[in-house]
Amino acid sequence: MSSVFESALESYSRLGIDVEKAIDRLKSVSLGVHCWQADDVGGFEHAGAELGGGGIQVTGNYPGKAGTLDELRGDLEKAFSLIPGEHRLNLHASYADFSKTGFVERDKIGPEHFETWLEWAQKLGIKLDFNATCFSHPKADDGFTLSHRKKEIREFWINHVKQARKIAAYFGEKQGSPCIHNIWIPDGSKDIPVDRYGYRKRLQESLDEIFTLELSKDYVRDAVESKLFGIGSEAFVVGSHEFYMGYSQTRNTLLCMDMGHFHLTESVADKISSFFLYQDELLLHVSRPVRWDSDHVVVMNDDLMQLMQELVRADAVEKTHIGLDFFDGTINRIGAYALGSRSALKGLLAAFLEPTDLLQKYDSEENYFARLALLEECKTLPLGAVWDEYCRRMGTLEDNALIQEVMDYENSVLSQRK
Ligand code: RNT
Ligand code: ZN
Repeated sequence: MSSVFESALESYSRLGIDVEKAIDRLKSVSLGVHCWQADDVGGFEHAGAELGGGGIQVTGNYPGKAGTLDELRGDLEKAFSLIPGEHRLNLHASYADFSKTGFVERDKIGPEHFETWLEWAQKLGIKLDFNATCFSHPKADDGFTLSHRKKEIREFWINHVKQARKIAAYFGEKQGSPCIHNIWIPDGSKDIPVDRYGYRKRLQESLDEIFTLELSKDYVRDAVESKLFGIGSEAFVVGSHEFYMGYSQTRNTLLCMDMGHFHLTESVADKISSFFLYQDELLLHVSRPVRWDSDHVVVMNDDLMQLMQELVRADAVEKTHIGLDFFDGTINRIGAYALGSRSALKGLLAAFLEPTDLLQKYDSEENYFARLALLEECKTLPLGAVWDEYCRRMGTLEDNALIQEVMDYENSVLSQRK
């Protein structure tokens, strides 16, 4: 045991905090690591496929982006080796492997197009989550999918999402752990719509049709993700927060809250306690919006720290699936994975190391100065020493070795790519 860690134990125990318990709690958390940071959300349906539509955008042209499924898997293996703990991989339907079957349209995809992913994941002991991909497609070009005015377009996307749910259920059955399947659609308009109700009614009906396909909750858990606005959907987003709060509550699906999908002065952390008064399972997309839903790499800012504190304080860690959703094409993408995932975990560790009982006591005594002072004190407790010890125990490198490791991978692998 390092002397730095021992002195950290002492600092925490003075506040009555059990560091070993916090470490054990962190070990039991699996992040849903997204597959799309390594290739800027391009997917592999066509050579050179690019992100399109729906107000999600990736900026940057940093060299070394994964250009094939093999490269992507290599990058993910590297990224997973840099994230302490056991984590899941969150796949998008646009990452199908058509090498054995030939290309099929999105409404025709099935488990056979993801067999190599499952094999890969099982070899590495990684569980899979899944997403329908209702963007970057000609049938989504005019900005609407499940809420489209045209029946044939809606039907195409309804069939796609049904197929995606079957794939998710297949994963869930094979891996012995429910696969979280998330639905996010880009539907919305740049300028003021008149028939808002009509679009939302059609979205509701499409989703209801999708869920007539009954699948075991032991295999798949469906979530719906809201959004406030996007580039090109400034005036109207069909799947708003209110829409999906109502939908998830009445249809008994999970709700997905993405940190970038609210007004920026709104706090997702503040929503947790209300949410769990009415529903009992939540999906998060942990992200870092900078001025808009920019999907910056997650760092330990106030939004993140407060979100994790709230999960711990509301006793919601076990009831929450913590997915990641960031993508930055201006920096080393494997470094981005490692940094963002590690920061999410550090935020959670800080929350597990909070003297919650003492804070609650000050709270109940209405001693708001003491409450505030202790919250400030917590910010300078030796979190880094506990984190380093955690990384050592999990066989992952410590923060001070991360930069060199990422640079080595860049030199030996990424820079060799065309
Ligand atoms: C888009 C949503 C959605 C996507 C991924 C790729 O604004 O956040 O979750 O980022 O599905
Ligand atoms: Zn998201």
